[in-house]
Amino acid sequence: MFGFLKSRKTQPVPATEVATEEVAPVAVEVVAEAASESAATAKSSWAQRLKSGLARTRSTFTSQVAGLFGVGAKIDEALFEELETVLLSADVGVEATQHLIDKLRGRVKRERLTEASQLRDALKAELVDLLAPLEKPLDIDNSKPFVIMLAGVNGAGKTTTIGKLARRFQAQNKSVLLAAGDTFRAAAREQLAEWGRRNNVEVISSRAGDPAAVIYDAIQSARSRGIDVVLADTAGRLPTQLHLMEEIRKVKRVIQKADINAPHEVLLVLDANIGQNALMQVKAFDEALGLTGLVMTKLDGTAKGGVIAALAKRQPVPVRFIGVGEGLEDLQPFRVAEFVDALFA
Ligand SMILES: Nc1nc2c(ncn2[C@@H]2O[C@H](COP(=O)(O)OP(=O)(O)O)[C@@H](O)[C@H]2O)c(=O)[nH]1
Ligand SMILES: [Mg+2]
Repeated sequence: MFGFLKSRKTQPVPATEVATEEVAPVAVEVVAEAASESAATAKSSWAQRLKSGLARTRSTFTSQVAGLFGVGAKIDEALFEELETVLLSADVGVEATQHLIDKLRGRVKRERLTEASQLRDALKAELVDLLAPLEKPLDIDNSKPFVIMLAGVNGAGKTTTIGKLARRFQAQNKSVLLAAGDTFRAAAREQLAEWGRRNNVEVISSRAGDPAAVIYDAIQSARSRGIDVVLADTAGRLPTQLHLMEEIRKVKRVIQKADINAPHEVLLVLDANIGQNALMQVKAFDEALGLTGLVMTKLDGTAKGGVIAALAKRQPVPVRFIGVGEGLEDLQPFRVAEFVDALFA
């Protein structure tokens, strides 16, 4: 499961360390150039992964859209009806679909559009507008330690996301400490501990089994050692398991005792495959915990990527990161323009 963790060591070497005094200025430029080149490569390879990750959503969504918007087709009532069906089948949801269709009708009138092909760009623009409020990148610089608590159902990708985030923050020269708050299963504790050993990240865990106490200890320890970020794992739970929802509320209250402003971020991890169920999960976890962000994983395995549009209309909690695979680089901040581009690629 943690196969992605076997890969390389990728702590970037700061240019200042490489460019010692003996190195001629020319070499410094080369180093800087290489760094920006590799950043550019990383960016384009993410664009590629995002594009292939969204292939299944695209095939139910865009290719049908392309069929509708073919050359020579005219804008008429039947076209709007077909478009509605396509949006619903990509899990955009009833409300967001209605919203998009209304917006498109408005544009057609205002801009006097007649050709179906013109509607494609209009749809793209409306999707960008709809999703824009969800793009709010996570800023971990305003507190130390910055405490991130992760919640979600079993198998959503919480622990994997913690591994990926830990590597991301380390690459930004942040020190990280993990709290093994999934104390229900020994295997879960071991999964995190093993990852910590391999990556030289300390993991606070306990056999005693009180998740709140483990996370409390982790925050105290992070504070006394000047650690930048605490990532707190929790056991999976369904919103219908009321005693477990109460338990995670308690975890949050105990975190607040360790640091009145913590947790600074409460992330709900959602498996994109659940489609419209995501709305219900966001609502329930938000009521219990006050969510500050979402992580949408497994967009690569599903045709239901349109659910992000449904969330934007109904539960607009910022989507901090999206995942399109098991590799370390497959989790990236959510950027609307590149997401919509990949959807229409
Ligand atoms: N394809 C794919 N698999 C993922 C992604 N994120 C997580 N997974 C896999 O989902 C499974 C469950 O992940 P895990 O982190 O253990 O879930 P948890 O129960 O919420 O902690 C693992 O096999 C992960 O490798 C993703 O973005 N894409
Ligand atoms: Mg887990």
